[in-house]
Amino acid sequence: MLVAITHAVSPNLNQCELSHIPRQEISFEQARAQHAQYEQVLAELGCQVIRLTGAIDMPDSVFVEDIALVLDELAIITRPGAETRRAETSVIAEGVSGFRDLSRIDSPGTIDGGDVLRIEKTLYVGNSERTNESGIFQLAGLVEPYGYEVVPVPVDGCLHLKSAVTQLGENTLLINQSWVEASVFVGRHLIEVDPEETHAANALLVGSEIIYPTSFPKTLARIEEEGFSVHTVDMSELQKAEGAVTCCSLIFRR
Ligand code: CIR
Repeated sequence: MLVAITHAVSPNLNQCELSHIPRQEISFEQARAQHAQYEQVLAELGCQVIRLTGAIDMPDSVFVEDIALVLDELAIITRPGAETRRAETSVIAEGVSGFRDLSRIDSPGTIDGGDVLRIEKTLYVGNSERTNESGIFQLAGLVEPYGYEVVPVPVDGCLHLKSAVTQLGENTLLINQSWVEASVFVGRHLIEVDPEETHAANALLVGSEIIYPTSFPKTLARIEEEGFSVHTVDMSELQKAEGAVTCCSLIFRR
């Protein structure tokens, strides 16, 4: 059984952090409805959805992916790169603690979970504006005893590694090569985003099904042409907060 931890959308979402896109008015009601639809799809794909609410005043708390990395053996509570997001950690730690022993990233290390792409026992970790070398070093020390390999990956021009590349299937990745070097992923099959859809590389793999935003039809067509099964969700309001489909859940085996 898969568990999907989510967090309710904050009414303060309009005060979210933004790094690479201009601020636009976000409809809280629409964001909430879209988020509920996203949770509905997760449930239809077999996840037990657990929606947390404890950080409801914190603008970015819906983006739970950044706050923890949940592996089979342990969970790591991150130290987010944006100082405004560090207070989110206690709520997520409490939510995850019923399922895993917890470890933590300490100062001066920073990691956002959006920078960690796990493919089996390999953790590709974006060295980004949010994730620093100390964070990556600490993470490696925590997971290497369990047989994980940590591969640091330079990221340039976008928020997180998973803005630039995500997993679609066992050995297939969806990538925007202008933000991350394809050579890092040698031996893997790469599907490139459509050049007109720069933000289209973020897809969420749940089992063997894919959750993907409606806003990138050209890249969606490329994914479907390769035979993947895709469930689309309208994420327009959360995208205005620089969110995407991976960042709104923590999915792990019970
Ligand atoms: C932030 O800048 O932290 C939020 N506004 C968006 C975080 C999105 N997280 C993700 O893609 N993993």
